[in-house]
Amino acid sequence: TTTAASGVLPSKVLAVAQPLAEEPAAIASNIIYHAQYSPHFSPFKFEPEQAYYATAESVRDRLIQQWNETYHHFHKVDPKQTYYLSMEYLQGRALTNATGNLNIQNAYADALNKLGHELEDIVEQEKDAALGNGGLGRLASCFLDSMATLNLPAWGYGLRYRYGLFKQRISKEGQEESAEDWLEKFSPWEIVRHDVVYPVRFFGHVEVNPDGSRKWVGGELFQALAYDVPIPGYKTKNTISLRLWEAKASAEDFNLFQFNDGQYESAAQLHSRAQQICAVLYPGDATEDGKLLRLKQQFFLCSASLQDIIFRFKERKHGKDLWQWSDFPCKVAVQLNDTHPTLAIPELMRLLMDEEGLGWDEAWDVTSRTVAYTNHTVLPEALEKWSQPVMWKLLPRHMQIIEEIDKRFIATVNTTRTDLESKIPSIRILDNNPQKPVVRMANLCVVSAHTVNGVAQLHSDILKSELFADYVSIWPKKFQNKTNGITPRRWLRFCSPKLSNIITQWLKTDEWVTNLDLLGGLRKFADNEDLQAEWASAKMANKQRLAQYIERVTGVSIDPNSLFDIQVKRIHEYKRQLLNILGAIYRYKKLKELSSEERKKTTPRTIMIGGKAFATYTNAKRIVKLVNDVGAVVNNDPEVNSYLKVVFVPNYNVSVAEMLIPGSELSQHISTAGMEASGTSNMKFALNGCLIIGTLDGANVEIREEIGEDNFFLFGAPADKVPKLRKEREDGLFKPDPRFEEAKQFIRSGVFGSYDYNPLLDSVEGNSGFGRGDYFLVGHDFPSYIDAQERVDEAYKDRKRWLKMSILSTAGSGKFSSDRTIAQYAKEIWNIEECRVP
Ligand code: 4GP
Repeated sequence: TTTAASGVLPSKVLAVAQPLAEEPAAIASNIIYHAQYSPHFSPFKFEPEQAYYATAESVRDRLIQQWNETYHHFHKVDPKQTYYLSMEYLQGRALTNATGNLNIQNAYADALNKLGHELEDIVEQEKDAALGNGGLGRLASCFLDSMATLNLPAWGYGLRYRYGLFKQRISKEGQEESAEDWLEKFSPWEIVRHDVVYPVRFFGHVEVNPDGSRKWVGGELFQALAYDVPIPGYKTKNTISLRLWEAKASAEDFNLFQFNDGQYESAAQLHSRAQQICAVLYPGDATEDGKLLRLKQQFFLCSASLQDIIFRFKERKHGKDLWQWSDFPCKVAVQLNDTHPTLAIPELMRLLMDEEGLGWDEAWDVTSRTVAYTNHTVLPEALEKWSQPVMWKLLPRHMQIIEEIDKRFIATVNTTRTDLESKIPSIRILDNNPQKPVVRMANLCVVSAHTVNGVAQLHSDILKSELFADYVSIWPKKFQNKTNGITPRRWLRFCSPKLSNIITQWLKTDEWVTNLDLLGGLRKFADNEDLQAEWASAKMANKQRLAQYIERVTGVSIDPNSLFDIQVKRIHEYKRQLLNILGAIYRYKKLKELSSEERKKTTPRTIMIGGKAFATYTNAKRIVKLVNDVGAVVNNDPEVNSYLKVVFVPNYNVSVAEMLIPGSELSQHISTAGMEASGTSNMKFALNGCLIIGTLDGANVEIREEIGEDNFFLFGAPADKVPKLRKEREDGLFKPDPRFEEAKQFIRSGVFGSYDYNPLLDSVEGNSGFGRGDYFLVGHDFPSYIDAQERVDEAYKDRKRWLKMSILSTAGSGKFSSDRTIAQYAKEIWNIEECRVP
């Protein structure tokens, strides 16, 4: 049964709650209070770790207070509210963000000083909450920050994974993975809600009631328990929630009889199955069991969240005599972050029909007016398809509903669009190929959602002209673009305080933190020598901090006077870290061939590459190995190592990014054009005055437009040429540039060790990999990449010019605030408005 609290304290009670201390001395005593009375450690210890937990709990008190007020206000006003459903959130650390957004950073720094600690050291104690994989998860976290800052009535829903994205260690063999135990001690940022619990069923069967309605019964029943992570807005009281679900089995499911009989494992079977659901993000899905587990996770998120949403909807209607289910879409917007939460669609249908008694048409109208879908990738392997037999087993009622949606969609096309008859097999939801019948989740989303959006202009155009072209002809108005953005709080204001202060001084306002377009005001000072000097000194300080970090984690000493060139993102063939390292290898070879006098004229470079390879993605792991092997040789070669260093930055995560990005001067966004939906680290780098070398892909296109083509190192084939080039490659018409051959030959000669790199090299020669011959066009783009790198070297020699370009990058980044993105979602998709806590 459903038990859920209103979560609303009467305002009388809220009003008498003690206001929290503002003075450092009072804050210090509050921190000590937590160290003493929230007993997580032995008494009398106050090392940095204890100080961190006590400080976090003290800050959390404030968050809870604001969270309560926000909830209460939303409840009273009852605005239309958005619910963001995502399997991933890459939150990173919370302490700096919370004190910064609440504008209490200095007071806490002073308070900690009184207690013998530095805030900078204390924040380092926090583990990253890495409940995500890459761009999609970090985007969700940036969105939450913007929703709170814009005072929007919105919530995030996700899963409380026991272990986050794996920890990466680099050994002689390459990447090694281990579990990331972010909850090892506990997370001070979550509040468990023991009164917010919903049942979630798997398996079982469907019964037909005497009145013809359906009922899903039997199977396994778990409980979803809510944990709230408060998300404070910047300089506003509004504090929203990221609600994470944990799976539980109940005490009744513990078989005491079996346990006493010594059958310990079977006695606790359901408990251990419950633990599996939220154990890890993206469990391996090579096996049937793995697939089933992923599907369970997805359904668990959808079912618990929708029950909660419906509960809140009804609760807010309580006492009002006239309300109808058709009001639901006027109060609720559900955004699906990619296809992972697609099951929200049939689950909402089921809840409305089987639990609330609505008919099909009414339920369909409510569902399709409520749900919207964002696509984040056009990679075919990432477009989810679930096996029909597995779905029938796990979710029999949902499969009935999906079949019906499919049937009705086909009928509509057949009657209204006879011209599309031949397209039906590819646009329908079910693929009934007898060998491998599947449900195409993206198709289900497109058919059911009121709005579908891509995440950068180019990507949205590709969705419309290729992936979803046939649907566009049916529903031309359904498709939109929402170019991604990043939060300027975490990604400039807090991670680079020095540069932020300079910006504030020159713009004479700090309002750029919430109105990023104001950065455009820096343009007129781009040539100003004073600004350039200040800019350079802030960059240098960030580079020095980064150099210390690199030495600490890799043992490699790097020169802050060299050009810091960074590529950090998940390791994937389409992102072409291989192109980067082949370029580095070519650079190394050329440096070796120069005389020592000639070498002195070159631009010294430190190339840093970081990112995690999915554990079963062999070629990605080979790339990691190659980068490390190249680094080991180059960095220890006394002839060239003052001109070139190659560093693999281990265990890339949000906190590491906060260190790397402010210290960067050049960053690489070099995917094969048409393959990177948007990219968001490109925006973070540009915002921090880092220049981009990149292809015309994803949001690079718009970044280049905003900051000016002279300030962007462009290379490579454009997206519309890619198919033709691939075809030529397949037909054996491609003639490789001698420089490309030289770089590969250098690896094959064994300079970088005896590891067998042939499979990797074959993949860019058309012998293996995607089997279609250098599918990612590394060979084709290599020469123009090398040319662009030479332009970089030249530009760096002209210090004034480089600084000007750097300032113009920051100045042109205003568009890429997630505040802008979220304001557009709010207006053009969700139809929600600000609801500010007074
Ligand atoms: C990513 C895309 O690869 C990236 O281009 C985009 O910036 C990001 O989503 C946010 O929209 N996709 C994923 C994924 O992370 O898992 O599909």
